Amino acid sequence: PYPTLLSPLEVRGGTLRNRTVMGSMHTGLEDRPWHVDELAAYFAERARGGAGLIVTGGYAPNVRGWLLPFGSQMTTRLNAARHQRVTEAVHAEGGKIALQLLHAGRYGYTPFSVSASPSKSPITPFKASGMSGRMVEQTISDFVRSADLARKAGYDAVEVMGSEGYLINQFLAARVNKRDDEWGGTADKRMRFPVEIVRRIREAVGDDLIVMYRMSLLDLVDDGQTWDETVELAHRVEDAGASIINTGIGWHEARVPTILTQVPRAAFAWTTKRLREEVGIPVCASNRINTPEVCEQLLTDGSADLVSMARPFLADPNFVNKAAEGRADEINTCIACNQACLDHTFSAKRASCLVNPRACHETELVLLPVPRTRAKQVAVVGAGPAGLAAALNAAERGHRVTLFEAEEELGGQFRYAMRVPGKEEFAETLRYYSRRLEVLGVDVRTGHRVAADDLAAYDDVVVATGVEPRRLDLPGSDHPKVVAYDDVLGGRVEVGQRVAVVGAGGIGVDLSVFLTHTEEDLDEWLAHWGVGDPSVDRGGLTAKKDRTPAREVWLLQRRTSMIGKDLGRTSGWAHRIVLKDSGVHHVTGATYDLVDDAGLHVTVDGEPRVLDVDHVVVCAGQESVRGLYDELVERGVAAHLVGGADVAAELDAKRAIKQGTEVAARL
Ligand code: MDE
Ligand code: FAD
Ligand code: SF4
Repeated sequence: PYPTLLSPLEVRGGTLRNRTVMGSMHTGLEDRPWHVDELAAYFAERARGGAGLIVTGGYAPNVRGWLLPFGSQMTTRLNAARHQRVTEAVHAEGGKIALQLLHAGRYGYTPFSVSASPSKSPITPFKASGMSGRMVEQTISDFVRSADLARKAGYDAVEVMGSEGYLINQFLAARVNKRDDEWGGTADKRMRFPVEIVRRIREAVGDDLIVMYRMSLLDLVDDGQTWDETVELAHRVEDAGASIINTGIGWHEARVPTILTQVPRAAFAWTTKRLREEVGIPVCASNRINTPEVCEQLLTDGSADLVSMARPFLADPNFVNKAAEGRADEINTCIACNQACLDHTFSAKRASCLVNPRACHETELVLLPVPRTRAKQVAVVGAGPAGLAAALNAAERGHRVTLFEAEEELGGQFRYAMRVPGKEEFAETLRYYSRRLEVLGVDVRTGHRVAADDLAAYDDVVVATGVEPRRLDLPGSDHPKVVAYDDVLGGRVEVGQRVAVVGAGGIGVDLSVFLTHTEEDLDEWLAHWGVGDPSVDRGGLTAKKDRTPAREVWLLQRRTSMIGKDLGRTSGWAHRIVLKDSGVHHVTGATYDLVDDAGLHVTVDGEPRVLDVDHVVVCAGQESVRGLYDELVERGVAAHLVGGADVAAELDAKRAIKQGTEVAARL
């Protein structure tokens, strides 16, 4: 299977065993020297799983380039010596690894950040100062020193980070670069900085290192680069000695989602396809590539020579091996939720993965096999994310597991989540669990609501009975207009054209998207977000095409704060834009009075209002389902409570899966 994906590729400086690149992710383990063994274990697991070329998180070439105070850097022989633990661990598993050289520029969370010109980005608190000509020269030398140290540390490659709006990208775009010396003023001069970096690195390291340059193919910000400039840069980087061009889409401050789950798979591969026709060195595609099928497709249709996947390797370290063994249906697919990876990174917390809580915790969350003689009979009640994780990991360790689910299908609340437009990927998680449970021979009993009496024969009971939607308690809440979110998402009721959504938490926002969304293909998706042709519009940004919402929706909350404020750090802004563009009316500070034939009666700012709606969809939170657990405790059964049944916290599959996995590790 996947013959092209699995074929080796020779590049200047080495041979890659297959076409996969594990893209750079700042996990938080890079910043502190005492985490080096955890880092080595994390990378080694991915190398063992078959990743072609692993790229580390970003390491600054000097202090001014730090991402955050005392952030990762590669500046001394001591740094390099420590990294040998990482490179040796990867090499022992037959892998190759690149050190990413990243100067944060004005994205540095430090008061002494610098950029091409004095400026502040909209997403960082500090204003960066401009670099003198001498500092530019020094910075280039620092990049070269870091590359050389990387080579001494045993790295097979370096990646020069030139995309996502970091320093090099800031030099390349007139948006930030206002210089009039030899490093700015014209596109030609703006390009000199990265080209000199690559040229001097190649000069310094000779031919035994792979030099990958990551370039921004669409800046997606005003005053970004044009396509001609991008192509010219690619030529010059190639001539300067780069081995591979990796790609990136959009600056971090861009207001177009580029990696979120609502982004269609491989949505930006058309840009690599165009670039590939222009250059002689291999080009690597990135952004929302998460299955071997998509990889193979891109490699065979001429879009790319390599495919970069970052988060998919957090979700499943064995991605490549499973693909190679014809077990692609056993891959734990990244659902692009960002909840445990990028949301953590941008909050200075250690990254992990919602569907794989072992990611970046390989040495801490260990699932040791149990000897046959010590295998227990384990009952898991409830097959939502928490129960699925508990059952799968317990079985993986060797326990004999029975999984009970009251409904006919597995998945719990996730079955509703996956029906939300832009969350279709969540279905992959259920596919993964179903398939792995089958392979492991777990006794899965659907359509079976468990009572305490059914559980007497088991050594251990895990209660993962989850949550149920909270009902609305007000006059008229039994009116036929009033429906629960699960009935709507489950297709059990058909709602009218005018709808009030009561409760603007994560589920209320999802419901509003569900109710207003109309089908869109990739071209429409790009048009709705204002992504245009970079050879026509600078940075690939054009006027957004209006959305035509399927319904008129009022989204209400009792609080007076901004709607959607508590959504994910790196995804909330995109959801808020979708709601705005879909014409969803926001009503904050509402008191719900009653529902009758006229609609929903509310009081806002002391003024009574009637919303003339056909339906009122209740998204007023959830309550834990704990009856079974309480009964077991009463009987003296030592049951383990996990997931929403423990704490009902709305969009909280991250905790549910983590708790389920942790319980399984302890059984
Ligand atoms: P916010 O609340 O959305 O925005 C703050 C305010 O600024 C305004 N704003 C803007 N105004 C004008 N023009 C703009 N372009 C613009 N952007 C924002 C906002 O409207 C808002 O104003 P207000 O409404 O309050 O008046 O932003 P935030 O501060 O909450 O969060 C910002 C985020 C950084 C989270 C963010 O914007 C992010 O979600 N952007 C997308 C990131 C992304 O998906 N990037 C793509 C790929 S990720 C990748 O390649 C690598 C990531 C990891 C790196 S390290 C790289 C390699 O190792 C992370 C390292 C971080 C270490 C700490
Ligand atoms: P549940 O999913 O509630 O599963 C419990 C299961 O137990 C159910 O299948 C139930 O039938 C079964 N059960 C109960 N009692 C018994 C019994 N006695 N016998 C047998 N079976 C029983 N979370 C996120 O993290 N990110 C998101 O983006 C996200 N989006 C969401 C969107 C929507 C529209 C919805 C509804 C939820 C979303 N969630 C999201 C929340 C996520 O689905 C929940 O956090 C998660 O499902 C909780 O998992 P759980 O296993 O604890 O419980
Ligand atoms: Fe993918 Fe979500 Fe895991 Fe991040 S947390 S790697 S986006 S599944």
